[in-house]
Amino acid sequence: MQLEKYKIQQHNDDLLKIHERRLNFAVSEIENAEQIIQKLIDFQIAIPSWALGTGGTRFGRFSGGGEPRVLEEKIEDVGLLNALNQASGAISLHIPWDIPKDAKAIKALAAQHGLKFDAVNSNTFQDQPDQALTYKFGSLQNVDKAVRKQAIQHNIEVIKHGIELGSESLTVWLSDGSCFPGQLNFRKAFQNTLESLEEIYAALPHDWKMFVEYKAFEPNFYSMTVGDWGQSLLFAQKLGPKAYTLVDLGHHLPNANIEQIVALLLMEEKLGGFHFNDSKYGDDDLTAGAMKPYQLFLIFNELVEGMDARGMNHATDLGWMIDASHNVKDPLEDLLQSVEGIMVAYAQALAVDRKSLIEAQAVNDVVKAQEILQNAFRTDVRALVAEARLRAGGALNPLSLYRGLKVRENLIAERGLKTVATGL
Ligand code: LRH
Ligand code: MN
Repeated sequence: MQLEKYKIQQHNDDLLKIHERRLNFAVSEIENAEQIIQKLIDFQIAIPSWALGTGGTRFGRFSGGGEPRVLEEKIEDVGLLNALNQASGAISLHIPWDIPKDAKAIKALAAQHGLKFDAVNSNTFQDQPDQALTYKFGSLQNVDKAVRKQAIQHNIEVIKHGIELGSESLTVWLSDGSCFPGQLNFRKAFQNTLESLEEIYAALPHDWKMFVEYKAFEPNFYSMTVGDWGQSLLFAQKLGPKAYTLVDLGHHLPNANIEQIVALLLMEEKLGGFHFNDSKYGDDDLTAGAMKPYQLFLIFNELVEGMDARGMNHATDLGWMIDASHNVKDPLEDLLQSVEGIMVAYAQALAVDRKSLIEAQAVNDVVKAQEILQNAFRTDVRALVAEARLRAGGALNPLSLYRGLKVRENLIAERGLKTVATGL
């Protein structure tokens, strides 16, 4: 479904008066409002190709209808999101769920929708119908060299697909691990995985990055071979300068201090990027900022501090991606909310009075330091995020325009109620 520019214009015209009143107030309250708006305009968040349909659990899946059936329709849906919020200018593919049959045509279609290809993701956590050897007991860690070889070959094929599409990074998430004590020799599993990753690393083009994504548990429930930030960092350091860690917010044990992990990985120049989502219990893959918005703000507070300390470009030097699954919400509405939650957290972090915070920390003024952070968190920056969209040609209120235009109803009319998108 194509979104005509005049419909966005009409929507913005109706909301302009209210928006300008809110913007004037925000600008009067936030010293560096103009810089923040510029940074927000540049900030693009990649949409996962595997989160455009309804997700589910082992207990059930309740499809909402109108789901994209093929990669072309997934690109159209991300194109629609980007037309609405001008902040979703990239799509991250998962192979083999989204193998481009004609990479040239797919690349051209994405360009028509103003989209780039972010990291490509390999998949050695499922057995494909035509696969010779099973990954039941792991892939790159597997005690059987032939299984490791098969998994290495798959990752090299994923890199080839990425090169054809103009992607510049590979995300490797391994479900490898064990479910019971005694099942695995941890040292051999680590070494098998490292040797396997070294072969994949050797196949990376010179300007590519490899993101090693860690996860504390699921689908293995005793050990994961890349189970936390320390193990991911160990792999990234041993592999070389093109290897980095990837932080999926849902992949931590309860109450982990993710903002501290982010600060240290950034300091070590080994933070590659993010899979944004939120969770209350496990890897719930819920809407970013829906459960723990203060944690998301604190993570961006460390990102802004750490990136500025190294003179990094906020928009391009790290991989900004969403990784979510939608069991009860319309996938596109959920993704619009996630992008909004991330942009708000980033804007709040940019509004932190850094000079005063450094002064308060220097004299252990704990109360003042908290006041400075919570003042930024309690500052309503939504008008700045909306203004960034408006200047970039997007909608002032993407969600209300999405509903106003009855997008889901149109997609169901076009695609049917029973269509199922590949992915989780
Ligand atoms: C694993 C994960 C990984 C993806 C998958 C879809 O939980 O976060 O990033 O490959 O979800
Ligand atoms: Mn992830």
